[in-house]
Amino acid sequence: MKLWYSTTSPFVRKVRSVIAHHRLDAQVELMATVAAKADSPHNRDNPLGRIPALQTEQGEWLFNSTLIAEYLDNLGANTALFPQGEQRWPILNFHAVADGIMENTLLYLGERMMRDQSEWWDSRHQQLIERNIRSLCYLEQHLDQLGSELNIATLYIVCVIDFFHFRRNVIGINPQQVVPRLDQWAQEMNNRYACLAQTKPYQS
Ligand SMILES: N[C@@H](CCC(=O)N[C@@H](CS)C(=O)NCC(=O)O)C(=O)O
Repeated sequence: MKLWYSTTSPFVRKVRSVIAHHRLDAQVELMATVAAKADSPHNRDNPLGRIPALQTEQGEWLFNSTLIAEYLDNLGANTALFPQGEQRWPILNFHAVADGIMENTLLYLGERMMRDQSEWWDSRHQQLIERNIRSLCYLEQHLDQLGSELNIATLYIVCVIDFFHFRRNVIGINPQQVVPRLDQWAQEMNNRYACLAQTKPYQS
């Protein structure tokens, strides 16, 4: 299999954590790319121009981090990260909150990273920042339900918290101040699970 990836993307980190959890590293060739550039090579394989994108052993390209994560979870032999049964829906719902936070963040992150501050749509950014704070608080209020088991929701929430630290100056939210208990929990999860510790974001 082949994976278009970067060392900064939280969506890619979700997939790389699943690969590490199931020890599929030897089966996945990592191919580095720059997500936002129009002439980056991943654009040839993914019409959406986004990463992650995974090519399966059968040669098909899969285009979305959650889809790729579930595909790899099905291939792996370690404990399943996408549970079946009654746990499935609450876990997928927590995953949806984390994914919604990332979607809301993407709506202003690109503008803040690539445009002069005088051109920022400030009122829209403020609205999205407030949504993100409300959603992070929602996750913090449900810490007991989240627990400390590794599943696709807990794994991805850690990716989101660490990404907020990594891009704190641009995102404008410090998890340590806004959701200190959730932040502490995320750091404990990083210490507990090697697949998270090994995949923290960094600028390559
Ligand atoms: N919902 C998609 C989001 C993927 C995504 O937006 N990835 C970013 C990298 S963090 C990207 O490819 N951005 C391309 C761009 O900004 O032009 C997923 O879960 O895979």
